[in-house]
Amino acid sequence: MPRKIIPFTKPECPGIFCEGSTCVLEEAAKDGVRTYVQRMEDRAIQPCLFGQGGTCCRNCSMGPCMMIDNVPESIGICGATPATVAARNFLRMVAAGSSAHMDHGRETALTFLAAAKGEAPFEIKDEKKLHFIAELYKIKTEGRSKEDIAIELGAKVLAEFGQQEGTLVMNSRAPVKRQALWKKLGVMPRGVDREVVELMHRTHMGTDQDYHNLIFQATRCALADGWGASMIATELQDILFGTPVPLRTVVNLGALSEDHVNIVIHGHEPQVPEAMAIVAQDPEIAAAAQAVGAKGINLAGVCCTGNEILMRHGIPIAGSFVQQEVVLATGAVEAMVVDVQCIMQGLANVAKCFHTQLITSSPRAMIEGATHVEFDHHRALDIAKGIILRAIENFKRRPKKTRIPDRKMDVVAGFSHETINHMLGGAFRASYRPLNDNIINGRIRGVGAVVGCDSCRVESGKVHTTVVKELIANNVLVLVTGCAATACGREGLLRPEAAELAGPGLREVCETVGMPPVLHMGSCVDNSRILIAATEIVREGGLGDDISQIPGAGCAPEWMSEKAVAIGHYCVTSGFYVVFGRTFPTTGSKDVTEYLFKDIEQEYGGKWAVEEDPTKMAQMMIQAIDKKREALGIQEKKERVLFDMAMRREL
Ligand code: BF8
Ligand code: SF4
Repeated sequence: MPRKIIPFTKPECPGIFCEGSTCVLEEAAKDGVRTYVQRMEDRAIQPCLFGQGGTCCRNCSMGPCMMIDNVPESIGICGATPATVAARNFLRMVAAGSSAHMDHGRETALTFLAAAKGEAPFEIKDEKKLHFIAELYKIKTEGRSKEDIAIELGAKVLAEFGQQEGTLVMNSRAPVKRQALWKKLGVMPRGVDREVVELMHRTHMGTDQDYHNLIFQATRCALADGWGASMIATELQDILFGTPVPLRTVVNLGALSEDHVNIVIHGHEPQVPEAMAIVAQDPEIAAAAQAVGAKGINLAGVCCTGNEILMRHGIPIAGSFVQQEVVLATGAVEAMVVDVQCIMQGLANVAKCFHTQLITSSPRAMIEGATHVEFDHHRALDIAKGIILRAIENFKRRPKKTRIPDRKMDVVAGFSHETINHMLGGAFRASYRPLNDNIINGRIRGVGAVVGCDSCRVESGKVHTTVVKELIANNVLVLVTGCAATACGREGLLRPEAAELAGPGLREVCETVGMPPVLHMGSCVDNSRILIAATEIVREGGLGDDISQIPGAGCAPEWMSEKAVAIGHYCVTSGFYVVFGRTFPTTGSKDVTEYLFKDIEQEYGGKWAVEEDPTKMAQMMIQAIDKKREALGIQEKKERVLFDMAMRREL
């Protein structure tokens, strides 16, 4: 079929795709490759305002009913108000986002159990953490083999997914005061899956019609994600594949190699790449690659599967969410293996323009036009080997001309909460004391979490880095995960050298310890590491007795996925102030938005906000941090530094 050539108007190119004058997307577009750039142009209409603000209901066939707030006639056929509809839609986003993490957690637990029984080819790597988590689950560890403990742990964790009553074990890791509050408010999750089912039931036509009562269930579901499934995923992955420690690697498109077989791993679960990382070491594989004229195998990640293997193996990340099609448009990828979440359907068409094989590996995520090679953890190595051999074979078909931009940046990643503990406290007595002391003495003003997606709707990447630079210039230590972390990596903010951009106090701490001012804590399920880090700060003492008191704030400046909503909501109801960028999904209803942006703070000590301008967003976070410092009585008056253009240019 002849390809339609679409004139390429460069989007607000953030410079993450190109080197000098060669833009990968522009060059590829000349050859007829269509990516999100053309799709956005072709759509020609702006996003629907009813949908954007959450006041379009299509929960029954009498609708869809679009509503305008405060117009009495503008309610649903059934009488549903904009508040009810906006709340129901918010809940459904929380349910979908939480479910993504819950299914991920379940899959991890199944692999974990299979490995413990010797039915999957993975070895338990972190025995110390195995014992710690097993003890949380009240499992006897003394005198037992690691496999034995892991079998009991795996079974107990899996049972929590279908649990109907009681509470989740991981919830008991939250500060005591927070747990008491959740109990008092009745939002302690009773089981992982149960909370999603009840949520979906409540949002069914004609069920829960009180926005406050609806959001109550969003909270219980989101907590079952953050302090449940996500934490389970992180901890079991650490036990099985290793708890991350700081390591150096690179990010960006230049992570692809001209002379190696490039295999890109994209999605969210670490099982496939873990197996591939093992198989890629096999001398037989190296020989097969050489036989087709390649120097070897080059594994590179995209999105959070990328973050998982970056954190544990130092395997580079070729691109974030927005860059996924660009990675293929280089023409240098033999195979892209995708599992679940954040995989653009457009990849299939981009792959078709090249020799690239797009391979789906999960029965839960198939794409028309892709080849399906189903992963099964029991046969993990055989399947991984099969995929690698396909890619090697495909190397022969790589076009002569490829477009790998010479763009990559050094990063230091691997900051698990355990690492931070050791890094700051020392090898002999791991402790958060030095961090707390530096917050109390004001060298570090507070902690800012910058997390979440990048988006085609903004000048991608730059929004994140503007927020982050503003925060560190004002002595806020920044924790990053997900695609926000990749964006910071591309701009050199994950190197210890970035301490030069920090305010004097933070800079001094970073230089003493040799750490970057922006700490990469992993994938999006690893936001649970941030919850634990916050809890450790509370436990260490001197900064209040609950998460809502510590000088901290979070944001998702370029959020786009439903997972971001679930994460944001478990953070707010854990006591954080959370700012979303550009849009917020309930703005069509004043009542619901006022509750989430204001009144919810009375109940949970945290609240939501939205702000499009990244500099303002950072200043809002700094203000929130200063307010907490004042309440703790540790605030001295300080000038707020605005990160000006000269400083930006200097970078
Ligand atoms: O889970 S940050 S775009 S890749 S949703 Fe997706 Fe967003 Fe990236 Fe990771 Ni998280
Ligand atoms: Fe309209 Fe009510 Fe049906 Fe929603 S549930 S589509 S508001 S009639």
